[in-house]
Amino acid sequence: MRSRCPMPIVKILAILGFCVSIICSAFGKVIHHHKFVVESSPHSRLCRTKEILTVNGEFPGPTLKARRGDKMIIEVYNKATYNITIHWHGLKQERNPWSDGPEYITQCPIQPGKKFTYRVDLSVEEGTVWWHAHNGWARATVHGAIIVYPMLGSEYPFPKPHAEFPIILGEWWKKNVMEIPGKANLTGGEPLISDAYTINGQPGYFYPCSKKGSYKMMVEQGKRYLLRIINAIMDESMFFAIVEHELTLVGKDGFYMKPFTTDYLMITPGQSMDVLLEANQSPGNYFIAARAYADAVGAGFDKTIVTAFLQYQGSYHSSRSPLPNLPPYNRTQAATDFNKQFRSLASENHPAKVPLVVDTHLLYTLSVNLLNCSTEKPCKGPFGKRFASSVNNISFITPKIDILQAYYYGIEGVFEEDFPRKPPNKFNYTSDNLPENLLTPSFGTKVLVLEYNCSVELIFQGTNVLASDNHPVHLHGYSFYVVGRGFGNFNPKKDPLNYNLVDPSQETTVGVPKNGWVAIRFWADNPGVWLLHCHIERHLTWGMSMVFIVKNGATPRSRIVRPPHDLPTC
Ligand SMILES: *[C@@H]1O[C@H](CO)[C@@H](O)[C@H](O)[C@H]1NC(C)=O
Ligand SMILES: *[C@@H]1O[C@H](CO)[C@@H](O)[C@H](O)[C@H]1NC(C)=O
Ligand SMILES: *[C@@H]1O[C@H](CO)[C@@H](O)[C@H](O)[C@H]1NC(C)=O
Ligand SMILES: *[C@@H]1O[C@H](CO)[C@@H](O)[C@H](O)[C@H]1NC(C)=O
Ligand SMILES: *[C@@H]1O[C@H](CO)[C@@H](O)[C@H](O)[C@H]1NC(C)=O
Ligand SMILES: *[C@@H]1O[C@H](CO)[C@@H](O)[C@H](O)[C@H]1NC(C)=O
Ligand SMILES: *[C@@H]1O[C@H](CO)[C@@H](O)[C@H](O)[C@H]1NC(C)=O
Ligand SMILES: [Cu+2]
Repeated sequence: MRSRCPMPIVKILAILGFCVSIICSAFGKVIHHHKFVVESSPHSRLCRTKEILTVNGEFPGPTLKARRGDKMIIEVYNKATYNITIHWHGLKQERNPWSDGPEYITQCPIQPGKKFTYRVDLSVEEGTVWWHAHNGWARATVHGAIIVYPMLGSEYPFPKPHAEFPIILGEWWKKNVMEIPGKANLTGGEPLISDAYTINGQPGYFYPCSKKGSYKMMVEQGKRYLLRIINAIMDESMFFAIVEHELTLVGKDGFYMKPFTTDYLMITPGQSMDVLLEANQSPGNYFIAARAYADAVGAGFDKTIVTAFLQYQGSYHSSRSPLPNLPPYNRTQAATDFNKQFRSLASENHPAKVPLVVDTHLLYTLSVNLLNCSTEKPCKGPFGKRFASSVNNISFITPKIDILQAYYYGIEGVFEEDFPRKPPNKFNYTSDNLPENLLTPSFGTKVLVLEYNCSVELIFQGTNVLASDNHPVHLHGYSFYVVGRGFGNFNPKKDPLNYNLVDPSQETTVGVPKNGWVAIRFWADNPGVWLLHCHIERHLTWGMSMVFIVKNGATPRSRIVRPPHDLPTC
């Protein structure tokens, strides 16, 4: 719909819906143009109207559609009173970190009244990914789906669905979400939690003034549907189910999976899942529902249930269905059982290129920390202290100008290159009793420099420093293979013996289990500046992130592309 191509003749074709055009193929690519206007717009939920930050006035924002290998050009106009940046979550952005989006990592923010054009080349990804703001807490309302179809002439590796539905899990706050991080930083305590979860923008049946607006997924009996489910929630992993219907997972994070059938999903912030649904029950109106999976002790979270309807077309006696059985909030086992079924296709058309020999071994601890406040002015975090978080005991300090510019133009004093390859102190990471002197992290804007196309094994080790949690870690610019996971401390002698190097799942956001570890492998074949962070927003805000700089290779095709001329300045 919003796609158009540069030349007039092509525009006409585009209106008719065929943007597979002469000009586009002359560039060797199909190009999709989009215009994003970021502005505050009024929306009504929970019996009240308020202004929220949106793209083109929509919440959730527009769905972008393309085929594998296409190009998307997105002009972003900032007509809001806040800074903004947009991240294309799950897209590799080959050699083009300039369009990746995280503020002060790969760009300065687009300031009010300014514009910036993102150029996104789709490459290896196929399936559902998404876009979201990557500054402050703007992503709470500024997000939308990206659907990448197979290339022309190739097909889904699963039975063709009759139709598809994007399902975006989001949240609603009665207060202004843009003020949350600032206020939380003033108190040092937990950020405000949401008043409702949403499915495609709607809180659903159990909320005041929301019954009528509930999202309805209309289906025909006997048909098959593809759900493209995205967790755009700030802080909560979710259990998701549809009453009396099984779900077949066929893809995740823009990569296909060996299909498996399940009664429920566990989806972390940042993840997206492609799920087949057979409308094979007697015609009726069935509840779709989701609620938090939150097993960290003591952490506050939104305990409500969001619902939508799976509604069969035709006539039937409409009686309200029961709710689906969702696992209890703290059922770690349910999350584990679900995750361990992930396998990549590892087929001829979708091979698993897992590094079998590793030359770069990394071990990163993920910790939630506490900082002292003065005794006269205690903070609102636990024990009168303030929250922080860290990777390898470094709590990330966001610089004033972006790391990519500083690296590319050789501006000194912005970052240091000494991010540790392993934890600076070895301790029993998952012990029930850790000494208090481990609580306080150190601080810095530290990056780790990787040689071009080195083969990396990275172990994420959850710790029990303040409290353990499931940390969904997201790596920009890359996908990786999840070759192993477990509870307790990673054992470098025993655990690698159980790795799956044949058909491990390919992901871009992986949930590191509470008091456990995950092992990932990837080729560092994408030069640039790439952020790695926990996708639980409060953890990111507190400092649970680090940055990789992947060096250029020897050939022109293995170097970072030139910066765009409209790059925002700080
Ligand atoms: C958060 O508060 C601390 C003081 O407690 C201050 O040093 C820091 O700059 C603040 N950070 C942000 C992002 O406002
Ligand atoms: C989960 O919560 C229930 C109810 O609060 C509690 O009884 C149970 O012990 C908890 N389970 C775990 C594994 O923490
Ligand atoms: C924090 O305060 C505690 C108790 O007052 C003290 O023992 C500890 O040394 C302080 N830690 C730091 C890093 O200042
Ligand atoms: C580490 O802590 C866990 C949990 O408290 C305990 O079960 C385990 O024995 C400890 N490991 C070592 C090597 O001390
Ligand atoms: C982190 O670094 C701080 C400051 O050097 C130190 O006090 C603390 O013990 C370290 N914690 C861990 C878990 O290594
Ligand atoms: C990276 O190295 C591997 C192993 O040497 C090789 O198979 C692969 O083609 C290389 N990738 C690139 C992009 O150079
Ligand atoms: C917006 O970005 C500019 C440039 O980096 C910065 O100076 C300004 O403080 C930012 N504004 C806010 C409200 O963060
Ligand atoms: Cu986290």
